[in-house]
Amino acid sequence: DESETSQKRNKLLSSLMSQYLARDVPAIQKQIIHHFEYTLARTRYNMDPFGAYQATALSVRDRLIESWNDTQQYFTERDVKRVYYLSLEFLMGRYLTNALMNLGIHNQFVDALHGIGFEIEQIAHEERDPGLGNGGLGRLAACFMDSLATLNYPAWGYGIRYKYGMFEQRIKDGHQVEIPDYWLTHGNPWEIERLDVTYPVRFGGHVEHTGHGFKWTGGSIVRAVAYDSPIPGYDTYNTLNLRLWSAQPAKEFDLASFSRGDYYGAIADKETSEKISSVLYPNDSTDAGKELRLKQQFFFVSATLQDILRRFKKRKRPLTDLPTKVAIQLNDTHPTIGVVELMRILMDREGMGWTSAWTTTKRVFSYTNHTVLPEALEKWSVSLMEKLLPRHMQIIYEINRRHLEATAQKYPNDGHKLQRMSIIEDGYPKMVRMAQLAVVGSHTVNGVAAIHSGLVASRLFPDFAKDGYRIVNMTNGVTPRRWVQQANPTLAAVISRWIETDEWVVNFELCKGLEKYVNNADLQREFTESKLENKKRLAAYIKRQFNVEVSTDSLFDIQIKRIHEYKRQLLNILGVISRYNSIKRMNAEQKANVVPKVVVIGGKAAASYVQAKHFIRLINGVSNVVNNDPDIGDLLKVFFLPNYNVTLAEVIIPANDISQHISTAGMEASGTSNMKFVMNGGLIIGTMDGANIEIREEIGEDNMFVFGLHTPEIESARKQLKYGEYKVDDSRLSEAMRQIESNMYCGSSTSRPIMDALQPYNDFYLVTRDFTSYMEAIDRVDQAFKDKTSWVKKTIIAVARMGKFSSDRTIREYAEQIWDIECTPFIPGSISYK
Ligand code: T68
Repeated sequence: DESETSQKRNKLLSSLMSQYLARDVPAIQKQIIHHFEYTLARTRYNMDPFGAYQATALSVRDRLIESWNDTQQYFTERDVKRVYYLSLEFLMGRYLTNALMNLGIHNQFVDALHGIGFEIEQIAHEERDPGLGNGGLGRLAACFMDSLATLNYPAWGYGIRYKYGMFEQRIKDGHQVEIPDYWLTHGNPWEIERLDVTYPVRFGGHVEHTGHGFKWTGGSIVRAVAYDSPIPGYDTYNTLNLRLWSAQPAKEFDLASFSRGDYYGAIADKETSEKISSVLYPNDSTDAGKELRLKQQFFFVSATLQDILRRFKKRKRPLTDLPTKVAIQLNDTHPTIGVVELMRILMDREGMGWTSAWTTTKRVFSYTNHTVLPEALEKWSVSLMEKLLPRHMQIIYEINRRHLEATAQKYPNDGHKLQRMSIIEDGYPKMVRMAQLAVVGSHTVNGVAAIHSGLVASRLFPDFAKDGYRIVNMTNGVTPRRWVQQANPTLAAVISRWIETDEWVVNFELCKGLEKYVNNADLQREFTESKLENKKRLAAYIKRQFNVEVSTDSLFDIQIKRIHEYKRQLLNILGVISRYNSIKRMNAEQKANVVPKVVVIGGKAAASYVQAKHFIRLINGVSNVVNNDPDIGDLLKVFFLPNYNVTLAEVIIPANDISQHISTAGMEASGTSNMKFVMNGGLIIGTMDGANIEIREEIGEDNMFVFGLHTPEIESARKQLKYGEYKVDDSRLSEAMRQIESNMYCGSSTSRPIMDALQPYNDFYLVTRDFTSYMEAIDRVDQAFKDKTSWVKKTIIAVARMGKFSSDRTIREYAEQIWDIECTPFIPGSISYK
């Protein structure tokens, strides 16, 4: 009988593969050579670094597959509830070092490679950095996958396998130039193509009334194909899956067009389906409303829900049990159409009634908001929705009708309230507000830092908050594996030595053990030496890029993040210009008192974000003037590092003495690099915004350089500035502005729009208003840096107190307060393969 045969076969198979791959050096070397010869089909006498990387990666992947299979089988047999993290972006960074360290086989691979003539650093550098995300939001998803795996939570990540990731940024004559990032040129050894895991996704068509319900038919079909990347946890056998969908033409051809004789036309039509997964949108409000972006969203959400439901249905439970086995987290509103798609499937395909489908859906979804900026909130025109997703548009209207009816009953005669809470925005054209839809369709909404979550409740969704919708805070975190252990091995060694354990890698709170040695001269020296090592590494990079030698005695002052007006790179550069002017006026004696500084700025501007591109041009202009001025020498150097990405961040962040997080208060939801910088032994100059506030609370106000207006003051300050009730009066600022106006740093096509933005009636971001306060904070930084002992003590205390900002803490909070999932560590030998 069938089950007997399959049991026999399983027994045979497990005896054939009873052992996991060996981890000793000679075995590893054999595995590498084997892949080089048989998988890559190359001859072992011709091993170049890239081939060595590929073969190494493949041999690591084999191990990941072992633990991945076991983990997934274990989760299935234990029948655990899983969380699905839906994100249009996963900014993973390179895999090799991360995988080796998490699997605990880094040292063996170092030796194995060394034995065949390669150094691991060289090999690791052969890997392309997959830039499948824009910035903080995408990198957060990557840190979360690492923590989910490390903490043994049953979780999957779902997203899109873009052919073109974030563009490569080059600088030409001071301007940003965007180069397509075809990152798959030489293949991707970390992914497993699953040609058998595919689902059809429909677009367009029409809705039919079938007598007992509705049916969405017609239109065109695109096929979603799964690509899996195993995600290893640190010091655990558990390995999770990141499943990214690629769009392919569906098998089903429209035979009618063939019979009409339009063979080439019909094939060309099919080819356009691949466009859906071809390019990551470099986020910007100007990209909003693009049809292809909505297609991407529905494409990956539809495939994902089909996949999740297929897995759930194997257990033959009633679909109303879905929330007991499935939690779905929406990373921003991008996957929110999933709420509607699940309703459609439950009703139209599974025959569930509205009430039961809605209760089930709401218990499954939760939504993370990452911004309160009104221009960044997603909206889709009703007409576009009706064209692409006609059935979904019907369901959205019905969700809204019921939602408004219930609200009107509670608050009769409050038309304005209904308007604010409506999912449909009345106007020309009518729009679907995805944030409102996400709130209504979820059981929990969260912001990403305390202040931000407060603003989500008080400013973004005040009516919902008052009405009892659950809005909570989940302060962001970052993984100490990638961001300290891997990016900063010297600091990692110092921490482990002094607290006498390397458990901090999975329990970052343990770093507080450093604090009792803060006055110990040996610890101080080791901290300083480690910092110097990291500064040398960045200095070498700068030397290669710009052919300029910088002194590692200088204060390394860094601002790296997407270029955006609210992040105020302009404030930074105005400060730099003033510093330059002040040094220019100094005599030798005064100069001897200046803290030498290396200013590093990096980040990409969205291709269509004109003002952000002007900032880049200005920064490069200032860099050019300052770095070539013989009066300045080592006292000030300014660099715009091109093509900021995860790999570059791993070099830059450990080298920071100070980093800048200087957004207009209330505008940066959280920030996550602020956490990375402090964990790597640097201090922050920043506004009372995002997670800066909580970092200060943890590490102490003496260890952070805070300036600027606070959130409650912003609105009235804008008005005062605009109507001339407050006049900024700072001669350093006027001098800098005069120079910009005179085109000293760049031509008028750049200087004019920048000058415009700095006029009091235009200065929405309050750059001029916060300038004086900013310069005072910079003075405090200089003074503090002069006292080397006091400085290093501050950095030790800061590192010691950063425990809260591990993404392990964040993920535990999500797991306990939102997802209701359990840690499920794989126990070897415990699976039956039934
Ligand atoms: C960032 N948001 C927040 N958005 O700006 C940052 N947007 O404060 C926060 O720390 C981080 O999210 C994590 O919570 C983004 O990075 C995007 O990248 C984005 C992408 C597409 C569309 C809109």
